[in-house]
Amino acid sequence: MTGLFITLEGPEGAGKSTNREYLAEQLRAAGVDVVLTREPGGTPLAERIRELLLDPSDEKMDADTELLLVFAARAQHLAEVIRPALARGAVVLCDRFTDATYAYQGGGRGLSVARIATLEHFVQGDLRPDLTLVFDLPVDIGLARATARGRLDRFEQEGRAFFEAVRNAYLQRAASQPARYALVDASLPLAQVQQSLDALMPQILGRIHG
Ligand code: T5A
Repeated sequence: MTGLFITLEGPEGAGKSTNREYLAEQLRAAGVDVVLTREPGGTPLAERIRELLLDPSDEKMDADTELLLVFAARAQHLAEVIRPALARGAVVLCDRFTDATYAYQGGGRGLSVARIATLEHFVQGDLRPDLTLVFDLPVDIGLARATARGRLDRFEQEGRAFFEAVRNAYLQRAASQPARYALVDASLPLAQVQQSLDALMPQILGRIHG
């Protein structure tokens, strides 16, 4: 038995956390066994790595250190949560995964795609998400939402060019593999974003039961 691996992606403040709860509710109402999780994090050890990644620090983190920490957390998360859940046939709904690495460490930090792909293969083998929802919105709107929430984490303190590069990397990945990605206009009011998710439900349920 193999489950379905769905990831939610997008720039800062796109509404992934808000909408993952909504999607999980819809799927559970349809009788689906859902495991809701996030990256970086998802296990106690991986959450500790998340703190290292997100906490602002006086010591500048080297881009390779950041990349390796992201994949170290992912290895733990895969071993403890994602692979066991998929093996029992559950739907894993994960807030960010390796597309975020291509977007932030690749697009944002400028690390090469080949370097990231090497670690992706090392840590994940052949495992890739079955479906990725990309919550897309202009950088200014996302940053305004994130800023309104208060204290900014280490990534949120980056400049506008960084987030433009992150957004472009997501859009390029979605355009290069349209079968795996669904773009959601996250700039719309929440009720309309959730209508877009409702419209995707038949496709998602079709993949679960198909
Ligand atoms: N990271 C992660 C990497 O660099 N590499 C990696 O490989 C991985 C996995 C943390 C950081 O880690 C980096 C990327 C990130 O910078 P995170 O905490 O998941 O990852 O990311 P954030 O983007 O910081 O999470 P946010 O909470 O900021 O964004 P969300 O989850 O997209 O947004 P959400 O749902 O919290 O909403 C933000 C605010 O907007 C409001 C919400 O109520 C909330 O106040 N909102 C809306 N307002 C108006 N209209 C809508 N449609 C709205 N939707 C939400």
